Amino acid sequence: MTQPRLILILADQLSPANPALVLADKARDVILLAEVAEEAHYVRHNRHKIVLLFSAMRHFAKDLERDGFSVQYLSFDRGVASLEDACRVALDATGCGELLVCEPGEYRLASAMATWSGELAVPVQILEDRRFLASHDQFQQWAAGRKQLRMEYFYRDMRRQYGVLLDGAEPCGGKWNYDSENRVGWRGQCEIPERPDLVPDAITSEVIALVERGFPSNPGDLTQFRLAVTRDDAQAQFDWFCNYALANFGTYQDALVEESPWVFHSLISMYLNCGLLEPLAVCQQVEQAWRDERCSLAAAEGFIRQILGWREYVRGIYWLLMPEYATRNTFDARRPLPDFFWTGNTDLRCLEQAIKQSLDLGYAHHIQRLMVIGNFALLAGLDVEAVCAWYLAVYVDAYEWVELPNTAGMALHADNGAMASKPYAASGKYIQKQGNHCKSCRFNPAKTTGEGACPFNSLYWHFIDRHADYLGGNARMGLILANWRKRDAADKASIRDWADAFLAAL
Ligand code: FAD
Ligand code: DLZ
Repeated sequence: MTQPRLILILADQLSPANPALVLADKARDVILLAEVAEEAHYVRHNRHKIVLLFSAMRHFAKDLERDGFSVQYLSFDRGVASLEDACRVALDATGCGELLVCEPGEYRLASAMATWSGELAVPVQILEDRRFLASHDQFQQWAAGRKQLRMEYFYRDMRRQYGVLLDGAEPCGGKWNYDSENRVGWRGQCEIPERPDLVPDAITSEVIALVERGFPSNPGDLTQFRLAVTRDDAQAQFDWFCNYALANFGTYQDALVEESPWVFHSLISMYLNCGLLEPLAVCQQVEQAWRDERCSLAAAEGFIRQILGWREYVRGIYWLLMPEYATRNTFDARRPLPDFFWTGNTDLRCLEQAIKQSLDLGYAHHIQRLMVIGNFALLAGLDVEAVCAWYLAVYVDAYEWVELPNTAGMALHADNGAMASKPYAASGKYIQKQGNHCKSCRFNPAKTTGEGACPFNSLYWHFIDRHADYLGGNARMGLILANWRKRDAADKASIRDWADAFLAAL
């Protein structure tokens, strides 16, 4: 009989479409899943993320065994240091003569894996991750020769390639993008439905105990752990979203809501990113919901754009520009992260809510990540590397391929505009317009200086002032810059001083 092969499945590759699993031969190959120290500790992961991944891995391994695969499972208490060591242990135990693995999602691990064949003394096949909808080659070809990369054009090509929301060759409804209908601010217009409660089963409860013991200083309140850990439960969560939240998703996509951490968002990024849901299938399900008249075209298009457009686009940017991308810092932002990023204890209500729920639940929706926390970090000039490390640590869905372009690129504009055509900088007035946090905040978004002035206002102008040269090169910033320049000199000085005093006290 031909020598057995070892098939390594990483914690964020728990999908039957994993190309290494697709090639597996039940009769001879051995599947390896391993909970290892290096992956668990390379950042201070939110405990919800560790529980999700370890429990989902344990469930996935059981399913594979039930389907007739031979599985080696190395649990965390075995004390295995790294994935490479896990392979070494499993190769010794099984006598496998070759290793197959799907390419990892992070540059760090991909570089390490490139040395494994030599280190482990067996051939290592690293297979392309075809669970994504645009391959590395495809993205490179799309990007080649373009002066500027913009998501919108990439997204249109993806719609055409996958035949999503198309009417012949044309976009359904005659427009590619309904973003202008997705910006309604929250004024309590309707009920936000209760999310269904998921009770942890015995496997998850055991993992929760393990993580409580082993990761005492990581963020994450595990008394609130309610994530799905199997494909069926993740699909049920997504079905719930399609039935009860999708119809309002588009309208309130950018809303900031005091009463709810998740508003009408889908909460599926953590499942897509670890393999429990598949991106094309969720887009098709949402398209079908629109065709069945269960949501508007703007809601369906707004949702599909996030997955077929943004998710694939950020991954393309990451692999196109790494490793240099991780070193970019357009505005030379170096201010240390304030302590409240790790406690949530700040008087700015919008920041308090966004940070506290990020720490406790490992979740914040896009506008909280971009226009509240990210905007604050941009305006305050917080250190780019430290901010990126924070985002990678606190969110359940965080992996560098998706976190880095979103944080360094979209939120901090640290990448010289590779991701976004202008910085997403905004004052307190934007936050007020988008929601109801300001009502329960001690700061007033109508004031820029003086007692009770919202710090986002002076920080906004401070940012415009200190980067006027750079921003002057961007036509989309022209009007704002002109507004700043024509202000009275004493006025400008007092705004600068007010912001300086706030920054000094951070
Ligand atoms: P929904 O609002 O319901 O959107 C549906 C899906 O679209 C998401 O599940 C996600 O898969 C996809 N999506 C939406 N926007 C983006 C985007 N900009 N990039 C990639 N996918 C997107 N997303 C992550 O998956 N992991 C991260 O580590 C991450 N870090 C971020 C950091 C910053 C600073 C910002 C601004 C955004 C980040 N995002 C990240 C993107 C986005 O905020 C999350 O995907 C989204 O909030 C997840 O919640 P949801 O599933 O309820 O999303
Ligand atoms: C994030 C993570 C954690 C916490 N633990 C493990 C683990 O024990 N075993 C494993 O295979 N993967 C883990 N992961 C996911 C990896 O870090 C992820 O595969 C890489 O970051 C590449 O995306």
